[in-house]
Amino acid sequence: MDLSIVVPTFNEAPNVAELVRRTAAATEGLEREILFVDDSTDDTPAEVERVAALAAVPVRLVHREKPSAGLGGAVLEGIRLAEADICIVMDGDLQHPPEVIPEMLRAHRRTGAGIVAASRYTGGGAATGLADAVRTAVSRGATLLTKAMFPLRLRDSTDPMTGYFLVDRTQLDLDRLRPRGFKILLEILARNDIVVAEVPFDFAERSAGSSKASMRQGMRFLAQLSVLKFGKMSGFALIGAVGAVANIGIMAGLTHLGMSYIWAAIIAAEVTIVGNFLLQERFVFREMLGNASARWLRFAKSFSFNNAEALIRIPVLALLVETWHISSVLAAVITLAVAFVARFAFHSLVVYAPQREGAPSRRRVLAQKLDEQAMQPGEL
Ligand SMILES: Nc1nc2c(ncn2[C@@H]2O[C@H](COP(=O)(O)OP(=O)(O)O)[C@@H](O)[C@H]2O)c(=O)[nH]1
Ligand SMILES: [Mg+2]
Repeated sequence: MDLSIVVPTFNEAPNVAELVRRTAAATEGLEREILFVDDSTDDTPAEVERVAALAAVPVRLVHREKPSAGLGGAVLEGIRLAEADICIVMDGDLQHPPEVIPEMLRAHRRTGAGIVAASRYTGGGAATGLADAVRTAVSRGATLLTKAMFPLRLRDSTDPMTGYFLVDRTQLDLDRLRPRGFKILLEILARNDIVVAEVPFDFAERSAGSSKASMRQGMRFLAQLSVLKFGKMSGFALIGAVGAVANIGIMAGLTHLGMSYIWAAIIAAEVTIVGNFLLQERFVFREMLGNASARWLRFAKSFSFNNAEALIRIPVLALLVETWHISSVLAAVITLAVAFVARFAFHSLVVYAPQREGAPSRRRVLAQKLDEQAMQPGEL
């Protein structure tokens, strides 16, 4: 098999027949397959089966009953299941014209690059199919921001957010990828040192059906960026920051309702501690849950630590101000920073520690593990 064309689909039934026809025509003479990775809730799977029976190329369908990690997860699964090592990832709505495939293959042969991205933003490319001025601006802005954050890894990419690309599976470590949301190419480029070539293409109008891009995807994208850039600790910090804002908000609300500020502060702190725990479980330590202790035990540890920390921090703050005579603001910054690192360390190493018998607990091992955790890609 020369080529596998991986097509993620979510409710794309009206586009399937046309996509298979045009793809088959554009890749004539090659030994290739089209692999649909489908998470649809409509009759797309039945339509793929119908088209497959009549098609001039082998068409395979993987329907995921329990879709995980959205579009990115579907694409990764497709690349894993593909027959060929050379895969082309292409949307199922014909915004990615299949006629560009031969050019991508030529570029791959010419350069040997691990990725050949079809770019909207390189000479001759265009993004005419972006729904409106707002989406165009968002796409441009997101591209600029991303390039600014990864100036080296993305130096050869004018369009790291494109969903249309060739990937040479042999040049990539698929196990390193943690796809979330829409931006799988960014995930690949940021986590692998891989040579990128580009060909221009014109991002067309959607053929039929409706877009699944959303505000929620946008937020996921920002979270993905921060985790890719700063590792797991950034997810932890982000949730901590949200918690701090919520804490202040709850306290303001309760005092406004006439509660004494001491009680308001206590309630706000406890609500935030519980909320943070739930968010950290869900977003930051998710892949560690399988090996960790039971949830109630994790909660007990986390809850105790945070309460102890809150109790200790204030006296330490007072001590710093009174005995070292540093300003109270600086003292607050220092205690909060130390508390943050301690909290991250405690959660990574104790709350979510893998359950194994006889695990050595020497300081050196802990330090190493902490380092590993802090540098590891997060799961936001
Ligand atoms: N398998 C799968 N495909 C998806 C999912 N979300 C979107 N897609 C597909 O990904 C492609 C791009 O999505 P689309 O809605 O067109 O996004 P847009 O082009 O950015 O507006 C289309 O083929 C969708 O059907 C998903 O959760 N799972
Ligand atoms: Mg689309």
